[in-house]
Amino acid sequence: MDSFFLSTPIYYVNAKPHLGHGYTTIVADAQSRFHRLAGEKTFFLTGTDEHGDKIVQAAEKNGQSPQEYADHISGLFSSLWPRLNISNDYFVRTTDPGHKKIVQEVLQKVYDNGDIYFHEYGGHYCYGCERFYTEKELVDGKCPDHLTKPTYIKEKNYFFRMSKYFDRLREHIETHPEFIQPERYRNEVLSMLKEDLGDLCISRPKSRLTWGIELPFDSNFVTYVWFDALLNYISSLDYPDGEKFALFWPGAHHLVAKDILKPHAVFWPTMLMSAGIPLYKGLRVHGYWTVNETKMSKSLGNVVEPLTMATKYGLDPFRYFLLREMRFGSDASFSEEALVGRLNADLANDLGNLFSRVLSMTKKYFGSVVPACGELTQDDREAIELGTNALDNFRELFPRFQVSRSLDALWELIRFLNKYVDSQAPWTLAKQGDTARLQTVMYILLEGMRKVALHLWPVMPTACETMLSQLGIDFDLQAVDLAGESGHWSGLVPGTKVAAKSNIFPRQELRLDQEESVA
Ligand code: ME8
Repeated sequence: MDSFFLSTPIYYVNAKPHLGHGYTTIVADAQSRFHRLAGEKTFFLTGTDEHGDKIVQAAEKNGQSPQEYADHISGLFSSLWPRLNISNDYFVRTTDPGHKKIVQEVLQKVYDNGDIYFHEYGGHYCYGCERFYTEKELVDGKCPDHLTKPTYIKEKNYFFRMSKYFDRLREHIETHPEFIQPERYRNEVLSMLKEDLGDLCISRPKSRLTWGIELPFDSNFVTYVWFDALLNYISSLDYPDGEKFALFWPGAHHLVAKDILKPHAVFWPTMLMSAGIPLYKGLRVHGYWTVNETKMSKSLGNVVEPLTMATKYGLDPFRYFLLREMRFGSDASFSEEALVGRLNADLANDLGNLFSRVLSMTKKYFGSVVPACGELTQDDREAIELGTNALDNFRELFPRFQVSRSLDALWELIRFLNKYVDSQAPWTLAKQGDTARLQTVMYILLEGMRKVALHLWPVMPTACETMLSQLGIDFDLQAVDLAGESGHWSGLVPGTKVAAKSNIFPRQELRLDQEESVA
């Protein structure tokens, strides 16, 4: 059996979660659920990144110790996820003693390999990004992400000799197109590697920062945040000897937004090379949610709270909107108008309407019992072929993180089924007394709805379980044979009792008045 491991970034605990964090974690949840549905052993990891200057600064502002503050904000993340139906297998905190131990072990290993050296360095440091910027990277003298002026810092620190591995990394990226996707980010990393990126500063003197993990080879220093944070991906799997590491690391995928492309595409693989650990399999990179053309971020104070949206418009519709609206890799702009527009068009009109019409006709003509499918006409065969192709496309695109496009494919089927209702006109067949034909048409529709609800489960788990139960099916993950769905249009058992009616996605009104936080 294949195994699949997917991580989100571990989020900084300097402010509470917003839509950007919600989006990444929902994408990861949907991917993990898809792989579980496909019968793979899956491990889905998220967590919080708790060390570094900006956590200390945020804690001070709040009148708390860094640990108290980290506990508080980390708790906001870990308690938010179940409310968004996030099915992570583990929640890691970089202040966990187990994580700290592994960070020290790996640091020692890299040090023993001769890949860490001591050196004086001066540079433009952005506290928001927790990293130094070169003159060239700054825009108008400011950090391009936080739009703030960095601080010039000069001090002696430890450096990781990552430049030693650049040729190997470039070759790996060139020979493994799936390593970094979408393609534009793969190209971006290849061009980064053409420049002189230098080595990576990995420490802070304790005189300046104590809130970090002590270097095992010099107790006057703590690790620089990235060396600490990135190792969460293997400390959570009980590296080096844990069963989880053996099982899941070969199928490891990381999901991030483009802000942290470089740490994941350059720092992390070179760290792995130096420590003698096989590289992860894939890095998947998405764009930004923006509000009025500006990146949504806690430091810019223009955030949307995911729980507020989920509470107003329903969790599953909200998840659907995020996954459908953003083309993976590109930026997308968030507005409640767009959210409501899409929910009404796709969910109320297309999907909700299909369930409502077909179930009420099944009640009217067959007492809410699934009829048997008879002989197929040319129209039916075409419908089944279109449906099979749409679902094959869906299953092909979804695990490649092309979720929005996979949903386009699924909606082709949903819209087609609505048209098929109109073209086959069950009401006319009933009037004509053509029961055999009526049975077949209704069966094709009901089975199509079953397939739609099953495939859509990773995106809208609760709504899909309801839709399946309306079709008389108790959702059972273990019993699903997703790959097998391609070969038949006969999953629904004739004689099954279905619901008399369905109003799963009622029309939504824009509710701009309810702005209060529910977090
Ligand atoms: O970078 N649109 O943590 P972080 C889309 N601790 N996604 C967004 C977003 C937006 N406007 N804003 C944030 C860190 N995100 C480090 C990571 S990993 C070893 C350490 C999401 O709290 C997106 O996933 O700043 C982005 O990469 C992440 O939050 C950054 O989270």
